Amino acid sequence: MTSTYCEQSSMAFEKFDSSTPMAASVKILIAGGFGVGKTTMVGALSEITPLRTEELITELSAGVDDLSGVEGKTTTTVALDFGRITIDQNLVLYLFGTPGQDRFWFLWDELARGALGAVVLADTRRLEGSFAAIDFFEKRGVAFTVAVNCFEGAPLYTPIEVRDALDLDEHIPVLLCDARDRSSAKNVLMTLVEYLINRASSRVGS
Ligand SMILES: Nc1nc2c(ncn2[C@@H]2O[C@H](COP(=O)(O)OP(=O)(O)OP(=O)(O)O)[C@@H](O)[C@H]2O)c(=O)[nH]1
Ligand SMILES: [Mg+2]
Repeated sequence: MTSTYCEQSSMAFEKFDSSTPMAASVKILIAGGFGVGKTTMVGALSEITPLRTEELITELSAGVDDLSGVEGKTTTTVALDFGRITIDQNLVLYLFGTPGQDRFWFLWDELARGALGAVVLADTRRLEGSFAAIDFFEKRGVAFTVAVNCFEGAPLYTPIEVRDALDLDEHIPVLLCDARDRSSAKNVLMTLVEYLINRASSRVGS
């Protein structure tokens, strides 16, 4: 039996009546230097097929982008990655992965507009590649966590050592992760969400 338009719309109304709490939508950036695993992390986390803008790495990249440790990498993000993850009925995170090559810096301001927080991914073989992203978020007052993507063969440092090397304030969460692994990547996001909540409540309290 087919339902009438009125029945359908009243069913829809029941589903979305004003007493149903709307999930908060929050924009989060997955950022960091070239080839640290940003696209990989958005892909691991997203419950929808992620939008990717990958292009072949050109010869122009030779001598500019440091491919050490990711020699098998053939593509790079030229605009953004986009994905979505529902944390619970109250919170949906929209994930925006940044491009990593320096020539796309001009896109970062646009991507960061409206972002509540960011994950700065780092690779201990090329830690200096994270400085620009950290600087970017510090200057704009965007809260961020640093997540070290533990590639096989990369030197393993503790979060405290990484914090020191990057000269980060004590309150900024630093953790180790595997960007390919959903639960590890989700742990990074949950750490960021908790950090954002604590930061907001300490501001309200002060
Ligand atoms: N072994 C290992 N490989 C990884 C890991 N994360 C990413 N990769 C690989 O490393 C390469 C770089 O990953 P991407 O996700 O493209 O990195 P990206 O930061 O988006 O790169 P750009 O957009 O070019 O800046 C890819 O070949 C991935 O398959 C990891 O945790 N371990
Ligand atoms: Mg990418």
